[in-house]
This record gives sequence, structure tokens and C-alpha cells, in this order.
Amino acid sequence: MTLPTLTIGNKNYSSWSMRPWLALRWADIRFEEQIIPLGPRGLGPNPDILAVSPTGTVPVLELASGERIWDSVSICEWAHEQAPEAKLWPEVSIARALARSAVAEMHSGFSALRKALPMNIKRVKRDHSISAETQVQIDRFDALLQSLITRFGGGQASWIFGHPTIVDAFFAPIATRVRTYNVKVSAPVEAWCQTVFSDSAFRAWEAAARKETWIITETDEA
Ligand SMILES: N[C@@H](CCC(=O)N[C@@H](CS)C(=O)NCC(=O)O)C(=O)O
Repeated sequence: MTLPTLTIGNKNYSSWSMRPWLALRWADIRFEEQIIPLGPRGLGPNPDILAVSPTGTVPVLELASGERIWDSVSICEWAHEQAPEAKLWPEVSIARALARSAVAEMHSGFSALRKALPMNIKRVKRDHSISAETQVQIDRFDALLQSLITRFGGGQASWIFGHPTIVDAFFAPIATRVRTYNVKVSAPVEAWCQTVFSDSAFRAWEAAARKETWIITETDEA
């Protein structure tokens, strides 16, 4: 059987790639992976990515039929439809609606946070200064996750909805930024970060990221 192929960026840096990769693993969907190293190449989209993705961005999932799904949310939705038993979206209607709101907010928002604190799994930067604008978004991230964990996750050191969902996948790259840049978060969110860090799929991604030798200098110097 031909497996779908997920094309992703460097595991150390590509936060959008990590999201569907985790969702596919949590749903037990087998796939091949192809890595295209990211990094500045002058003006315009990366031609290697453009060859597989109409937007010139990763992730993109190519199905056995040749169809391509070119966005992180859509790939996660596809994973949910392939393996509904994994409950990548929560089962309860209102929980699912709030979960989708949180994912949409991550997908279209938090731009200051994403820009100022780029994902860089290998990096440890204890003395990072945080602007007022970024702090507002950190506070929003913390309040959002705290409210969902308290209401749906039982308030325990666990997944946001009690088991891995697309929301955890979407916020997992922020957990790595909390660690990299020594960001202060509330106790429930810190406990959730530790849940992510001890997850076997996350650990596999992290181990591969640590072995990568590609460097994006501007991200390493941020
Ligand atoms: N909307 C896209 C955004 C993906 C995105 O911005 N990916 C970045 C890497 S994390 C990318 O491919 N950038 C192009 C490049 O670095 O050449 C999605 O969610 O899938």
C-alpha cells in the first residue's frame, strides 16, 4: 500500500510542520516523511517547496491518489476523518467548538509571540527579554489553555481535553518556546508543557530535531 507522504521543514524550526506530524502519529496513521530544509534563499518562495506545495509552504500531505493537502489545519482535519476513534477533536459538541476556536486562534493569531520567540528546539536562552506586545500574547495563551484545561482536562497535569487532540498539536510548538525562552506560565500550563514533553510522539520529533545539523542563523540569533 502506498502511504501518504508528509513534507515538512526542519524539525528544529518548523512549528507548522510539527502540528500535523503529531496529529498523524496520535491517530496512528502511517505516513512517509520528506524534509525540505528551511532558511533564507533570497527573494521569493523556496522552489523545492513550490514543487510539492502550491503555497510554497510546508507542511503538505500528498495522498496515495496524488491529491495534496497543503495546510496544517486541513491535514489535521483529514487525520481526524481517517481515524475518528482517536478523537483528535473532542466528542462533546461545546468542547469541540471551543477546541476549533482555539486552533483557529493559533492558526491566525499570536503573530508577535511567533515572531519574537521562534521555535528552536535545540536552543536554551534563559535571558531572553520579552516585549510588552509579546507578553500580552503569552498572557492570552496562558489564560486560554488554563481555561480549557480547568474545564475539560480535569485541571490535572495532562492533556487539554484529557487525551491528545488537535489543540495540543497546535499549541505544542508554544510549549517548546516556553522552555527555550524560559517563559513564565501558570502551574496548569507548565504541567501541560511537561505532558507534551513526555509524550512519545513529541519525543521522537524532538530527538530528530536535536540530530539535525541545518542552521538558520537569523532564528538562532533572535
Ligand atoms: N498556513 C500554513 C503556514 C505554513 C508555514 O508558514 N510554513 C512555513 C514553515 S514553518 C514555511 O513553509 N515557510 C516557507 C519557507 O520557509 O520557505 C499552514 O498552516 O500550513
